[in-house]
Amino acid sequence: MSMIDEVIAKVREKDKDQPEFIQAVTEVLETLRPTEEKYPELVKARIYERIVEPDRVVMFRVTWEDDNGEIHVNRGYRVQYNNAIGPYKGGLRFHPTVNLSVIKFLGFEQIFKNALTTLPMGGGKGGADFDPKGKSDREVMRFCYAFMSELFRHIGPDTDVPAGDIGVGAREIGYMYGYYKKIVNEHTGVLTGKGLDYGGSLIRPEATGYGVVYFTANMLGSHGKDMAGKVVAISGSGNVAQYAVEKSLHMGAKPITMSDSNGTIVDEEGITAEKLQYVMWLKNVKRGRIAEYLDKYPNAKYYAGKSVWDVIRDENLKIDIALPCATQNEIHKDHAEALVKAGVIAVAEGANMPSDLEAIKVYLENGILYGPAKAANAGGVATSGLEMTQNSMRLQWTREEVDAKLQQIMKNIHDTAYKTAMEFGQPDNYLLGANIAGFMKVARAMLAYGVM
Ligand code: NDP
Ligand code: 2IT
Repeated sequence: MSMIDEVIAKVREKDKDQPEFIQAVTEVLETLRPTEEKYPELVKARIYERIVEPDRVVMFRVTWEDDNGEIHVNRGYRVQYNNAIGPYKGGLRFHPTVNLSVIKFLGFEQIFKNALTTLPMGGGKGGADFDPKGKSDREVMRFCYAFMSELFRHIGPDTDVPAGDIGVGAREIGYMYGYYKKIVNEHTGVLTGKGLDYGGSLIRPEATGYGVVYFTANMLGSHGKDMAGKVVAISGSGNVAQYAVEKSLHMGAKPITMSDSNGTIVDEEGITAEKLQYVMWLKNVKRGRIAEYLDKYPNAKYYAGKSVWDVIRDENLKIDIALPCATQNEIHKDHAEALVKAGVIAVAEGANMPSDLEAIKVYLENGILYGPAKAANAGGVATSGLEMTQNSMRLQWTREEVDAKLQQIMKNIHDTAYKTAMEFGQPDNYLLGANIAGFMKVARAMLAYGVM
């Protein structure tokens, strides 16, 4: 039995109650098979087995009081996965579906994503099964304080640097950073995604969505195509989706869909910059639902209870590019087959693991250019890395400087994945290229440290 088969079997047995984690481990290890033969030293050192085991998992109680004086208890997590190449780095997710399996899959993926950025960042992830939806600002504030009253002892600018993810944006980072600063009495780069006035970086809010589109443009460019005039399907309507729409517009493409957990809007006339401003107000200020898009733009259609991918499948929409930017496992085999039928030439993942294993197979077998999450959405964490650099240097770069660095990083990631796939005899398999390239950097560092 190969070591990779042995490790996958062990994870399936030991962590059988963690389906998302098993899925992520399978996705990564299956593509690392060529490294087993080429680098026997990795097998001897059992790197494959060591890398799937987190350095540590922290789980804690978060007790907080709502506006009516009722007491609530949530479960908080921080998985410090691997710090071979830099301090642990990765987001915090607040969503009722958060559990150990979800946080471990995200933390595991983050190791390789962060390695691909070329910046010195290890992998970690955290969060809580708290639902910010429908809570007042004060309730969110009390929750964030309670969460940080435990998390603070596990993090630090050279130890572990959290950021945002689903349900954690500028408001939540503000509360958590404020609390950390007060109890530790240090103003330091311990979180990223901070507000501009207190250590944040320009372009960090835009970075993930912009980066996904830069990555897509790179994939298209290396195949003699570009974004201009392409019809784009985008899922989600949060941070990543909003800026994926914006950058698609900058590149002359035509985004026509957005969604949330209640349903999907399709605007065949195109979501313009003006319409996007309304979505940003609706989601970020009013904290409303995407269905309300029709209040202002009644020519659009709303499909209650359906994802973007359900709608494409059921309504036979014609799409050129798909950018899933909502959550994990949005796209199943039947959706992927519908994308092939719809004429899609590229899928790039803004969300983490939005495509299940069977959907990925459909993309690869049908020659769809597939930009996997750890490559395509790495612009967010890369710009977090640039925020850390600016904090250490105690200065702030301009918008243009940060955007230029982001574009260069996305191009490097594309080129690295592209070349690595070629080198291993699987041209255009960006998944294999990204996984092997990210893994090898971390594996070499782990080998250098000896047996630990
Ligand atoms: P937000 O909280 O800003 O937005 C999340 C969006 O996805 C909302 O529209 C939300 O709808 C929708 N969504 C969340 N959960 C579900 C679900 N179970 N079913 C259907 N829709 C859902 O988060 P982000 O935009 O930051 O994150 C989106 C994705 O991008 C995540 O996978 C995240 O891990 C990934 N990502 C984020 C990065 C970042 O920098 N923020 C960096 C790299 C990846 P609703 O409002 O109804 O909840
Ligand atoms: O999944 C991700 O890469 C993020 N949520 C961003 C992490 C970060 O540290 O900026």
